[in-house]
Amino acid sequence: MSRLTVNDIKNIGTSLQKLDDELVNITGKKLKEISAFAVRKESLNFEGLKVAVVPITSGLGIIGGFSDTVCEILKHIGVDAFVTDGTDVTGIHEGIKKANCMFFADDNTFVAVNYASGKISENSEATGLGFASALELASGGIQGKEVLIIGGGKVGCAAADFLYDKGALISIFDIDMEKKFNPEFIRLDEIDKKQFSYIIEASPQIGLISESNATKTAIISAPGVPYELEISFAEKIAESGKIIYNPLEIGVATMMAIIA
Ligand code: 2YH
Repeated sequence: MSRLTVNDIKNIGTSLQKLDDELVNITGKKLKEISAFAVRKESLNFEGLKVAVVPITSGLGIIGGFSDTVCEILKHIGVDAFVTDGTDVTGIHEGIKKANCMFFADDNTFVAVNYASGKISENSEATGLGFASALELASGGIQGKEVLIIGGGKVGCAAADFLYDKGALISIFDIDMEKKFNPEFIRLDEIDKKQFSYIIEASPQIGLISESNATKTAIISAPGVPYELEISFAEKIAESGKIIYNPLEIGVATMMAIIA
């Protein structure tokens, strides 16, 4: 997954209610309920959990607003969360003293840990799981339906595994032909031959799919960051189909659901 930019996240904190409305419209469930569904729970109870979000300066450094936005998403789903005053080891130390869960991200890895229970979650896997859950809900049940997965990295594979467990027929495309997948998945050498009604777009490359890959009423669940669909194609799909896209919200909510 690419590195988020200040621009990608700047409006998230103030748009969470709007996001819930959109998600209810497409999937029948709000953000918190989708993340509960992802971990196969009826509902989530965050009582007794306090979460410290720790800014991390290593590598390419702080993304302005990142920790605050993670904190806002957590608060929106009912979690008692705060951003630590300190960064890095100082922030982790502060988190250990004041909380029982922690979220922190560098350029490669974004993790959440519940250090009272030892449960841990990782953003790419959680994101795949969350977006696959949203697709399952939006489809009214994915069992027996064909799903195209574009991008066989951690996000795409987590989505593929979840949907396969739900009985979907998985076709997967990745530019790396050496990558190994579940032998039950249909491996596509190219993706321009067939139209699908259910698509997970989890590739970091813009424009891999176009109108020739999606039916007019397709549901596309797109965890790719930045938005990997061509704008003209996305607009066309949005007219009669459905697009589920958000850069951080479903991933963070699902990370929390996993460690709760
Ligand atoms: O944006 C990212 C990467 N895409 C990691 C995602 C992993 N799936 N990381 C955020 C870096 C945040 C920064 N260190 C901060 O502000 O704390």
